[in-house]
Amino acid sequence: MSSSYEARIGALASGPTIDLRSDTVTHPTEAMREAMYRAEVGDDVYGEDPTINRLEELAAEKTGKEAAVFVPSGTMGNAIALLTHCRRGDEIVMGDRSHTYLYEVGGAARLNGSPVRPVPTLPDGTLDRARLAHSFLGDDIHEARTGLLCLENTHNMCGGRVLSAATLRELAAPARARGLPVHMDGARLFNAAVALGVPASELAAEVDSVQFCLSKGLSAPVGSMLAGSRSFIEEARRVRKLLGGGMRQAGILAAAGILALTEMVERLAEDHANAKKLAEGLANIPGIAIEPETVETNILFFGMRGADGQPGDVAPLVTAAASGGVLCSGGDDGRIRAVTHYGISAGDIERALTVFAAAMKEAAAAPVA
Ligand code: TLP
Repeated sequence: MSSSYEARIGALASGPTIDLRSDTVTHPTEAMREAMYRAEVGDDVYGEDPTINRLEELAAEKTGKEAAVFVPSGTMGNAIALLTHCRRGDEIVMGDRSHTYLYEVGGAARLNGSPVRPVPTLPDGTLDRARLAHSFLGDDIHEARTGLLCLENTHNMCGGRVLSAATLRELAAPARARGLPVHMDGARLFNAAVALGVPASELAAEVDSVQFCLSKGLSAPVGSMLAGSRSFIEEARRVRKLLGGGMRQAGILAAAGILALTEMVERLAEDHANAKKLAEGLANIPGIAIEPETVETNILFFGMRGADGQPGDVAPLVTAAASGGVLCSGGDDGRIRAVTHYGISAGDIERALTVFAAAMKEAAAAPVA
């Protein structure tokens, strides 16, 4: 490592860490901590926690659904949706780059006993229409019956891409034509809504159930909501209990969730602007491969381009950036993910760009292993 690089990175690293690994790293706001301290609570398994009841009503209202249930995590919210919609062994159709397919511990297979039909995901977060059209089975005695279609909005692995209501309707159409339900993993539903300038209910209207996270860009410490029809949510409560997700005086957590929904949604636009600024800055750093025009919300992916134009190994860049005080996730697919969120300012983005530029020089100079 050159001494000038060390001096520069050393100076930068002495500042606070800029954590772009995920929007899950957000901390609750002061107002949330205060509300948590003062939250009125009761036993939620008896339906007696007034703060949870308020949060569930608010979530139902924001998504335009009849009812909603508070769950500990996005993963559990999706698992409950899959179990509630499907009979055991029903096939579930989902994108091959979706969170439910890649990062939920194979829940569909382990919990539902369901085969999964992965449909190719396109770079814009939608699914291959031709393949989707032929993914719904059950007429033939040899086939498992399809029970559900899952969509994801915003699409994490596609770099936070947004699916509009019209796009959701189009993707849902083949399932609808067979009378099948559609679930949306809307972990970042409000990022989608803010990016499109529409109420979240407009997007949720295209699906039967939607899961969204309070604990990501909305900054609550814990929790997700699953919303749908009243009868669906009644059954979902039973499934939540089955999975051990029936919580007691969790109004302490719901109090933060209420503020997440009432005070933290509009500011997501700031995260989107910061992600764009980061993407545009990265595009100006020689050797970094990124398409800033595809950055629509708070997630961006980028890679390294070697002198021969081929993709380079990103691991040294992730390491060098980390020693400069900027954390991001190194993807197993040769891409780096950076996520903006509450607590990351425009100034942090400028500092991160300086660190990435220096780290890029360092990474490019590193001997090939
Ligand atoms: N995503 C996390 C990791 O699990 C990858 C992240 O850092 O982005 N759906 C989507 C689209 C998600 O991105 C996530 C979390 C979940 C569901 C699961 O939520 P949690 O972590 O609350 O179980």
